[in-house]
Amino acid sequence: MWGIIATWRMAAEGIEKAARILENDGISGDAIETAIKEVEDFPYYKSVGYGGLPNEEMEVELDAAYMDGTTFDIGAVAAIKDFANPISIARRLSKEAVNNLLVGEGAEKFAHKEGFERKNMLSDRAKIHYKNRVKDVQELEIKPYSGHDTVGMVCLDSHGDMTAATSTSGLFMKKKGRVGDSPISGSGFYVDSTAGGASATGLGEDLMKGCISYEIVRLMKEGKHPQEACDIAVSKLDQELTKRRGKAGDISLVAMNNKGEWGVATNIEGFSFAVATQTQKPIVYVTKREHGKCVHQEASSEWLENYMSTRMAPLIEK
Ligand code: SD4
Repeated sequence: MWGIIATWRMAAEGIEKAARILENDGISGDAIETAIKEVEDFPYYKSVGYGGLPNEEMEVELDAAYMDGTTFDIGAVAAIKDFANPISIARRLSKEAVNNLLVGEGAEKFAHKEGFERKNMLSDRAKIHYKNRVKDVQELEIKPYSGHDTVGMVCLDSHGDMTAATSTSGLFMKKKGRVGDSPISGSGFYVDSTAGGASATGLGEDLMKGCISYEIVRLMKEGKHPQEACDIAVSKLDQELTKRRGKAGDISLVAMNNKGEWGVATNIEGFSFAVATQTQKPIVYVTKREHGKCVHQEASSEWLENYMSTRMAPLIEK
């Protein structure tokens, strides 16, 4: 059995590419890296790779991570600038014995020495979003931070090996040097090929409070189905945060076990995700709440068209 699950609709094209690798008995690491690169390279996604939205100093600082669920190799970069594919740098770092998580300048030096492609990751469109946001913040007194759509994936190959990976520009207008959950093991991602893996998107500051990806894997190790593990962990963290702090940030998780069974849970409206397995062609789903429970259904063609047209609509500076 093989399979791959990913956060958000934007992962769909990457998932399709990964499925082709997996159905030819390719390895999970290659499939997940290919899928994430596809998202990083697409300029119209505002929160991953090229075109990602900048920090408050108008710099695009990226976080990414890679984990091998069989060897437990982990590699990650945080607040890295000017490299095209942070996921590939993270995967490369996972092969090192030490120095597996590098930040900022240190990560850039490593990437440069290893010959990774340099690229100015600040697109013209992201500059317009930045300028408009600065104006809105001044005029409308809104909160500057927003940010959705970190790509997080879990992948199982036909050899039984699993990987997890993430890539993000983090929160729009974050402080320079701010690091979210995505490159942090146990929070943004975790995978163990003997059980399964999970990956998160949402407010990193809150996701980290529950080590939520690890918690889901732990529940799967106890024998829980990925859906049950996601439901338990997400509602528990949401309740704990609400009880202790009065509110919980956005929390959305995807998970897959080593049989290719999968699950998702979220505390927001309209979370989307993409899945492909040996027995299921790549499908995009959208979640909604029904009787207090998170349910999902296949995205309609209207929803899919609207998603793309809003992402690619002309953008005018205010
Ligand atoms: C972060 N978790 O940096 C990321 C952002 C994100 O949906 O996933 N937004 O906190």
